[in-house]
Amino acid sequence: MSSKNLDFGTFAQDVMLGLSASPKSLPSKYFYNSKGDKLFQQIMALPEYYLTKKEFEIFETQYESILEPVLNLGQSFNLVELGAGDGLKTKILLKYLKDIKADFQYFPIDFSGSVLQELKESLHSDFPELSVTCIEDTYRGSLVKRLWDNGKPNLILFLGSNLGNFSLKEAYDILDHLKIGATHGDFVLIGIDLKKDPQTILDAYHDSKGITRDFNLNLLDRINQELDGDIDVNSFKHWPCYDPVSGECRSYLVSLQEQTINLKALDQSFHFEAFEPIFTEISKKYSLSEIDRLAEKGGFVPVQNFTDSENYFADVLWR
Ligand code: AVJ
Repeated sequence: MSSKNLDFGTFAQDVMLGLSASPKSLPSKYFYNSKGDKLFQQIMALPEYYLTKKEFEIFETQYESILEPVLNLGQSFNLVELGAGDGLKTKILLKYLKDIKADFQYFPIDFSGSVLQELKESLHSDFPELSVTCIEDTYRGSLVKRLWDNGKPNLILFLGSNLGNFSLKEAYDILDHLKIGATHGDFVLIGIDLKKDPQTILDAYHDSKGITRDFNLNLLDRINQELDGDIDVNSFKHWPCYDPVSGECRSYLVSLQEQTINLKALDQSFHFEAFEPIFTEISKKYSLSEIDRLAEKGGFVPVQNFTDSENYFADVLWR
């Protein structure tokens, strides 16, 4: 690889690394360009994709209990949200905090600039008085910089099963990052998808309308657009599979034929054997006892678990 190629930026580098590796992989954070953001909005509205609905139910029915511990501190605080997205669930908290005239600032963080821009506009119209500071960054990047740190305690939200995008090992690394700055008696609220009937889980990643398929294939579209690629996206098959032991739902793009793809911007081609997969995403599920172990080994003290009526999803509050 010539040094010129290293200058293309992180997406180019990660694609280069991922497609050169064996087995091939691509980081799931690159799903979220403007087309991917729209597809994810459609995924959240799918009947099969229970995660968003269940977490919304938890917020709608238990927002007072969720906020009680941080409000009991009796002082001004920061509400920090990693991977804020459309903020739909958080708006339930914001509405309540506004109604009780709580003193706080909101720091939504997202890797997608287009998502943040939309969030900013919708917050401005729904909560004109609210102090909002948007941060465009990755989870780790934002946790290292901690731009929200003004000496006040924080309630850090990490919702939507976003932690599920990491393997167990990586999840502990994220928790380490969370802990480093948690020096003001901070709370974290983590949304975690629970282990359940494997069919229910698989269906959520293999919806009947094929939106999740398009979402996965959008990675290849994005490579074509941004790295001047010639990939025939229809020569790849969306293949999610769920392992009930690890709780990992893993998504792949499987090349249906032997082929070579060319990425002009990288001045590189990549060969695929017939049925060679690209690993694109992990969506890990936990049991409640695994979550307790996660807290303990991660150095957090569980405060309270909030679950929906069917025990599909949990929002766990730790300190
Ligand atoms: C946004 C990471 C929580 O893993 O369930 C949805 C993304 N991928 N359908 C998830 C996703 C396929 C989602 N997270």
